[in-house]
Amino acid sequence: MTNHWVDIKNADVVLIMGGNAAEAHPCGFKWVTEAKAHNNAKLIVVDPRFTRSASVADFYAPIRTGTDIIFLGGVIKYLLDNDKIQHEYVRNYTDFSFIVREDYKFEDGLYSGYNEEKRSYDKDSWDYERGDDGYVKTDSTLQHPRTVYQLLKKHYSRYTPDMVSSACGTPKEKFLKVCEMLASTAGTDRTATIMYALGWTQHTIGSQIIRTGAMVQLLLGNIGVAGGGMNALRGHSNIQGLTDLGLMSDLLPGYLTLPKDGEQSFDDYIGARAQQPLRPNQLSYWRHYKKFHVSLMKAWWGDAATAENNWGYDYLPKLDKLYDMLQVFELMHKGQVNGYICQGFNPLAASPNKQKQLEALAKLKFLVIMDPLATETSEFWRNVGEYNDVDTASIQTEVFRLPTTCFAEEEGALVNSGRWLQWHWQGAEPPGEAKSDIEIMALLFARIRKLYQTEGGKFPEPILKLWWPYKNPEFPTAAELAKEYSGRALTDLTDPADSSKVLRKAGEQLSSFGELRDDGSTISGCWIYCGAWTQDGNLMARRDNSDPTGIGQTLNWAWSWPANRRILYNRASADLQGKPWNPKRNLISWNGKSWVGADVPDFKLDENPAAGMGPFIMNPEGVARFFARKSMAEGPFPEHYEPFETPLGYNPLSPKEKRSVNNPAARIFKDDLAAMGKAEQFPHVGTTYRLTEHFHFWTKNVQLNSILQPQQFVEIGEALAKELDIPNGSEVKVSSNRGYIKAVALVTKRIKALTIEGKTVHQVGIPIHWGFVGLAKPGFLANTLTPSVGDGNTQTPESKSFLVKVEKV
Ligand SMILES: Nc1nc2c(c(=O)[nH]1)N[C@H]1C(S)=C(S)[C@@H](COP(=O)(O)OP(=O)(O)OC[C@H]3O[C@@H](n4cnc5c(=O)[nH]c(N)nc54)[C@H](O)[C@@H]3O)O[C@H]1N2
Ligand SMILES: Nc1nc2c(c(=O)[nH]1)N[C@H]1C(S)=C(S)[C@@H](COP(=O)(O)OP(=O)(O)OC[C@H]3O[C@@H](n4cnc5c(=O)[nH]c(N)nc54)[C@H](O)[C@@H]3O)O[C@H]1N2
Ligand SMILES: [Mo]
Repeated sequence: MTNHWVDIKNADVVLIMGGNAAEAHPCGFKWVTEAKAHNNAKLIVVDPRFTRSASVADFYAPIRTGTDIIFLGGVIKYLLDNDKIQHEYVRNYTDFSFIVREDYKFEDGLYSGYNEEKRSYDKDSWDYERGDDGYVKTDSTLQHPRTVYQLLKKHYSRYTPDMVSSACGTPKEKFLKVCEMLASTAGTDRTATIMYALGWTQHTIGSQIIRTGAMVQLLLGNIGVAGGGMNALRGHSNIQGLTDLGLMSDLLPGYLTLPKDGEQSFDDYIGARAQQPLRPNQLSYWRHYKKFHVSLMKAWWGDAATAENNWGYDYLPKLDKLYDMLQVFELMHKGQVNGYICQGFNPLAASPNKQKQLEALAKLKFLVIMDPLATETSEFWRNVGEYNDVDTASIQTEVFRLPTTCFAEEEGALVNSGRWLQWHWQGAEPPGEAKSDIEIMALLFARIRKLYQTEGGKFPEPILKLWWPYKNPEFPTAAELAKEYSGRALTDLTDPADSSKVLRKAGEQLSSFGELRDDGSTISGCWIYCGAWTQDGNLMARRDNSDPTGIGQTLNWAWSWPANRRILYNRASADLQGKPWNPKRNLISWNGKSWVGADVPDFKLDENPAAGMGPFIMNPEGVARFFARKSMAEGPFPEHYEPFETPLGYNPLSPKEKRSVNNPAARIFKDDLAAMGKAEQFPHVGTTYRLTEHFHFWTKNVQLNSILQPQQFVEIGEALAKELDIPNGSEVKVSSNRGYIKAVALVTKRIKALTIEGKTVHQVGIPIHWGFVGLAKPGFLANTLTPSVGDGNTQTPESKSFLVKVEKV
């Protein structure tokens, strides 16, 4: 989230699109209710289904899955055509006036630089034009045809209300009503917030859908302000912590990135990331990358990270490719993986194309499951009839189960969607042989290191020299790890201007990442968490909920990254002179000498607004980007592409015979492409989702949840039920090109047939929660049906839009 849960109460308009917060985030959803009750806010829900969120909305609009870019692109066009944009904000705080290179092109659904064989782009032309001074050229009149503003206007000119209604299936008047409601927040006195989750991410164009939403918010001046923002509703209670700590195959903690194969030189690695400002007087905060990186390496390797080995950089693996879930299972499927350690993850149930997963797991020599429960993955070798039809005798994979504790049986911090690190305390003793994940990892590490010591091995230094300063090396405590993430001084830190002045003594905890250095004198295991545990103690454990201004800025409740800041880019809540756009929602303001207010300013306290520093300090531009330059896989402006399994077979926004039907830069492997189905055979659109009564695949082990929702069902609309003669409550078979499931048909008014490009399209709703392990009725895994294809930026699979065929059994 750019903002945080409590802040949602400040919104005038709430758009829930690509999520179902009332169902999947019932606790956080109360802040929508607060906004409605106390702020007279209007709730809009755009979803293929009339959901539990829709049932309490002021306005609901249906949409075909996977077409949100068309809808939001249409909103962009509406806002530009009707002059419903916050001019001062957009002109000063975004790249509207920046001039783009002449060789940048967009034609027939493709951007310049496409390489069809590699299915990827050479992105050189996706950049701004530079002046002789090295800075980006701009045109403040916005008349130059290659200003971002002009290119944006041209790009979305095709996204007309007629296109939206024809391709998304949203009735035109409903689409226009949503536009009007959002447009009501273009002035400085009103704000809208956008709440989204998997309905946006689980598409091959997921990241670009989110960008389109962010562009709408920028046009309306709704980023950086209270009651605004782009708010990703995260999934597991600590999934925010997972990405923060870099548990993705290409990340390091704090959104630093692992070097690629070609980046053997430390200086080149840093240079590519510590970008210089693109405009005069801008901060470009990633300029400090080296300080964060060296402090991280010092936290990992301590004294062994030296100037000679580039502060441990030489120990880091250099990636030949991404090792995301789709890649790992592809390699496993090819028989190229010996062992797999599966910690708190049930891929057979959670990942696409179950049959491929099954075949892959059967090719492993060993599989380690760290989990409190038996899961479909740990039992993949078991024949459960139709539900898991495997030849057990032929499977040689050795499975080890290491029972772990659950969150309530240990202490530590969880990071919520609003970036708050909240400490929690142990509530129960672990049962039986269960050990905490930390203890298991520490014990594994100790034994692996022992093997390296006694038997040697390739490149042993990174393992042998890992710094392990914990009191009990076999069980580091959460407190020790949290202090390490936050960071401390290794030697006395002196004032660079006066070396006799000691600013921080050796051994002391640091108070912010501003203290980090690139000379090996500081450590921080995750620079964005720096300051969570200071000399004053554990700030994550704070529980003071006082809210002096009444707008939900409880700065002494827990601790929020970065720097305890609650709303990112909060400098954008004030005008050029530093006066809040809206005094009722005052976040920070300039009092002539200093920035003061209800939040921790995103600026140095004495940064005079007259110097003209832009609010988006992480970008080298200093302003927000409509034109994403080279940061996305598929292009600088979001463009609609059909799901890989499209009910249309063509892209309504491109010439019919052209190649850009699907995302040309999506993550796909050859065999998976061959496993895609066609609408002639699979005429219905499937989408998968969750229910309040279950949490994924684990609550089917709980009796009460299993009583509430005992059995797999699928939701189909009345029109489809009538067409196929399917009575409510009867059994149906749902097939895709990868397999089939059988389930109870729930015939509902909540999913209506849509008219898409003149033809009737039926959508089928498939909740994901059942399988063949647990107390609920055994059944099929929903992911038997889903395709193995993902977003080219995040590799998130396309679980929200694929083709199926529903049949009466
Ligand atoms: N009770 C409960 N709560 C949970 C979970 C759980 O299992 N149970 N899981 C947690 C996790 S890990 C996550 S990630 C979150 C997920 O939270 P959500 O994303 O809110 O959950 P979903 O039900 O997967 O999908 C949300 C909605 O997206 C809609 N949708 C599908 N395709 C599209 C589309 O193309 N466009 C639009 N606009 N909407 C679409 C679906 O109809 C559905 O209503 O929930 C978390 N909360
Ligand atoms: N078709 C389709 N597929 C989906 C989705 C969808 O919407 N549609 N949603 C996707 C999403 S967003 C998610 S997040 C995934 C969820 O997929 P998973 O994360 O694989 O599923 P979970 O059942 O939430 O959790 C996995 C395991 O973690 C274990 N666990 C709980 N606490 C601990 C602990 O402290 N330590 C350890 N080691 N284990 C623990 C649980 O017992 C459980 O077996 O599913 C994804 N798959
Ligand atoms: Mo999730």
